[in-house]
Amino acid sequence: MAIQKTYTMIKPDGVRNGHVGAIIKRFERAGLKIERLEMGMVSQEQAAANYAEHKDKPFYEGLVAYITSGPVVKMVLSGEGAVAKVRTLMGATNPADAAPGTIRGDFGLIMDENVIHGSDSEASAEREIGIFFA
Ligand code: DGI
Repeated sequence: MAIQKTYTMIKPDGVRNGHVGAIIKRFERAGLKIERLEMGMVSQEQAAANYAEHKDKPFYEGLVAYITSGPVVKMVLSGEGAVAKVRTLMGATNPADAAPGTIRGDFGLIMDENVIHGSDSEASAEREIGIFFA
C-alpha cells in the first residue's frame, strides 16, 4: 500500500484530560511517523474551513465553539495507508458507539467532545494540512 499523509488533531478535551502522550504513543506503535507536530489554538477561520461541510447542521455552532475552546495538538502523520489506519485507531464518531481499544472508545465520553480528529480521505488530508499547516 502506498505511503500517505494524513492530518490528525487531538481536540481540546483530549488535551485538557491529559491524553496527549497516550494517543501519540498509539500512533507511533501503529507504525505511523510524525511529520509535523504543533500545539496551539484553532482560529475561527480554521474551524470554519475545517467544518465547512457541517455549516448548516444544528450542531455547527457548538462544534466551532468547542474546537476553539482550548489548545489542541495538530499533527501530520505518514505511513502505509495512514488515512485509514488513523480512522481505525480513532473509532466511531460517537464515543458511545466506539469500540474498546479505540481512542474514542477509551478516552471519549460524548459526541460533542470526541477527543480526536482524523482526515477521512487523501483529498481531505491535503485540504486540512493546508488549513492547519499553511
Ligand atoms: O470524521 P468524524 O469526526 O468521525 O465525523 P464527521 O466528519 O462526520 O463530523 C465532524 C465532527 O462533528 C465530529 O467529530 C463530531 C461532530 N458531529 C458530527 N455529527 C454530529 C456531531 N456533533 C453532534 N453534536 N451531533 C452530530 O450529529
